[in-house]
Amino acid sequence: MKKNIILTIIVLLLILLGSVAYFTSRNKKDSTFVGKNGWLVVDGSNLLNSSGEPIQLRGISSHGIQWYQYSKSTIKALKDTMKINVFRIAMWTDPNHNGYVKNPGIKDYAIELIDYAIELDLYVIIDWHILEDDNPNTYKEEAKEFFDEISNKYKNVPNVIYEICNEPSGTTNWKEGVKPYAEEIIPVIRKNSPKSLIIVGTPEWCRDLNEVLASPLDYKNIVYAVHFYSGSNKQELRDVMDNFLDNGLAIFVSECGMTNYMADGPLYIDEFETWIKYLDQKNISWVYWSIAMKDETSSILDPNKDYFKWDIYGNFIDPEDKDLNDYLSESGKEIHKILNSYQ
Ligand code: IDC
Repeated sequence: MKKNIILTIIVLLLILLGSVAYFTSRNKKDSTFVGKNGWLVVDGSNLLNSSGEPIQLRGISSHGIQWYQYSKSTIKALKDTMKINVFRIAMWTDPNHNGYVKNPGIKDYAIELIDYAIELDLYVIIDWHILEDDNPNTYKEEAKEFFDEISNKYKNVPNVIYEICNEPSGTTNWKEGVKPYAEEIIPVIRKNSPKSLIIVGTPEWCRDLNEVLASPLDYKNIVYAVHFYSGSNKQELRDVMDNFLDNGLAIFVSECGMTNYMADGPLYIDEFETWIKYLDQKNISWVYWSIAMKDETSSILDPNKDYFKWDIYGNFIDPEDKDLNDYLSESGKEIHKILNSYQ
């Protein structure tokens, strides 16, 4: 009899301990940003979190990862100092810029960066950065293979967002070029990761939405890319976007800047702030171009200060002990101010 009571008490204690452990771990998971927001969902022109609440991602893009090396501490600094919630990995594709097609080893580095961003509780965009290669179909087979591998590796990870073609140029169009490409790549990703969010580039370097509107994709959870540079793109582009949104399609600004479209020259800060106000009003996510120490004014790092440094043997020195705030360029300071203005 006594034995039975002791046994019952032990069993009850175990159940109690188990429940405490379960709820603690559940709460712990829920308290992370991505844990709380989970798989993102496109509902008409809105981007929602997994509980159906609107969400706006705001972040910074890498420069070309074939040229720049980013450590986990740099991405952490972007999170802590610049308050980003998404990091974009720009992986050039074309061989003339030492992109993936010529330099496939770059994939391992892209994976490293994805892992850092996941560990840091950020959403992360893996961007197939077509640019001078104009038409996404030029390296379609390579894109299929790449996205199959990445979406398989991260099939259960809501952090990862797929951007399937950075900027289709003016030499291709939606109907015969970009749309058929998207219709081949999207199923490759969705077969592995059915709930994933996919960003689709639009013609004319991500500014021509009208062609898309005439014949949108027949898939769920798609956002269409718009890229703006406030020295070059102004109200006319916002008008085009308004019309697109009014027709129930969603936009993601996966690249923007406060310079002209060459990412250099004077800063157009007032127009950039007008843009940000507009994006906030419409709850559109945006990513700033870019974190680099390059001598171009859109770079958030001052090219005259050594945030990134290499030793005499060419080894990258992790800027772990440096305070990013001390290394910001003029545009870096501005973007810092804007990103820190959200609570
Ligand atoms: C630019 C870089 C520049 C580099 C050039 C090379 O800022 O340092 O020399 O690419 O190709 C985009 C592109 C983005 C461009 C950026 C500025 O997506 O790759 O980066 N831009 O020109 N679209 C509009 C502007």
